[in-house]
Amino acid sequence: MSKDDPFTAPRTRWFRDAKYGMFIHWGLYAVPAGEWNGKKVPGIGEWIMHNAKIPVPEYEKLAPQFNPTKFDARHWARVAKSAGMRYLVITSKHHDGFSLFDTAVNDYNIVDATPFRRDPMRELAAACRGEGIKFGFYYSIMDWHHPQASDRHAPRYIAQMKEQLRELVLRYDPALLWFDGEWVSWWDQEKGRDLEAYLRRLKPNLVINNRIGKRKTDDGDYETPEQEIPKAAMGTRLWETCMTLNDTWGFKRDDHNWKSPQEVVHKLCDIASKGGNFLLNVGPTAEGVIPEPSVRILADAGRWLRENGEAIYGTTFSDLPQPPWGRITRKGSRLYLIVFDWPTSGQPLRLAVQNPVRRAALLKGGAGIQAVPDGNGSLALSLPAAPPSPYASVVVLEVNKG
Ligand code: FHN
Repeated sequence: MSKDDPFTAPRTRWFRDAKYGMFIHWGLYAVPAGEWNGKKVPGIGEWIMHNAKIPVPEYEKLAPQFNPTKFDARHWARVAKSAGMRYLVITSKHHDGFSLFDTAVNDYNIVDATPFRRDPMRELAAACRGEGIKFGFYYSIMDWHHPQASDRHAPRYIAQMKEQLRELVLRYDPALLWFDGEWVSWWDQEKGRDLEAYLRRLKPNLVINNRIGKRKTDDGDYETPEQEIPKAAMGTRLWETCMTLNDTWGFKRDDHNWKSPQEVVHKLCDIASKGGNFLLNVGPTAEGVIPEPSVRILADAGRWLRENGEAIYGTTFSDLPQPPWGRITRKGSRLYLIVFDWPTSGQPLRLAVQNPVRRAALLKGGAGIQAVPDGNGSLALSLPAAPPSPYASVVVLEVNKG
């Protein structure tokens, strides 16, 4: 089956328009939460099994301790909604091999191996549907628990991995699959292509990231820069930056290095101005609670999006050079000037644009803005003294096709 072009295919339209999603790393690693045998373990929380060199039988003892009685799927979906996030991707199985869903492939899962005995993925998928948020799964190819996830036994492990993915696709109807852990030596691009074809036969309109293969430009539908924002748009390739809100994906009780709401807004605007998506992570506790600082930061940035989301959702990059005062996004003949550094003392905002401007206005409130050529090939925009929004304010330009 020939593959369509993800950059323009109707099946990726929701992803291209959504721009902003919630990443959730949740699992047994939230129980130790960054500490083991009374000692703090350096590194990201979900890698504690590896970083603390915990033997499988020892790590398995976390399962009976994992009982997220405070888990509330509808609350999680509402946190994403109020943040302005249009999709959600949660770890169905991370590198530790523990499945957070009701799988028949093995008993190392939340229903069979913990006191919780419920399937949170079923609840969360329903809650996301209720809030109009697209639902997706993260799935790790690398698996530290499975004895056959290695060179010699790869075929047997891959067969079980395919069966789990079949369960995930047919039972939960995800819009997106986010693969990871593809760097293992026994995984290669050919296996990735076979798995991608298998999944597209199960659900043709799935959106799949590039880590299903070996992160080559024809693997999956989009690129996945991590903890960084590319310097420019990636031409005709979709991409999504994933990032932590503090310094860990999985919960660590002593990681308080939170990004500010302004940093979140500026990163989202920077990413959108280059045609990318922003997948921003929360790491819930072992009780099933999204840490309060995460909720507060996301809600604050969400208030900005409620006022200025037209400059983000459904936009892409413009051909204009990145201005010194902020970022520019485009939707058809509309340019959105997202101003981080609002001009002071009556100075005009200058924009290197030659096309005649039909109209210029503040996005918030719609007040008209004077925009006149300054004689040096730029446009001078006269802005009010005070910026209309916190963190960044938006001027909309209706430009004629040049
Ligand atoms: O090893 C994982 C890590 O735990 C985390 O899941 C990130 C998120 O994208 N991906 C891998 C590191 O690249």
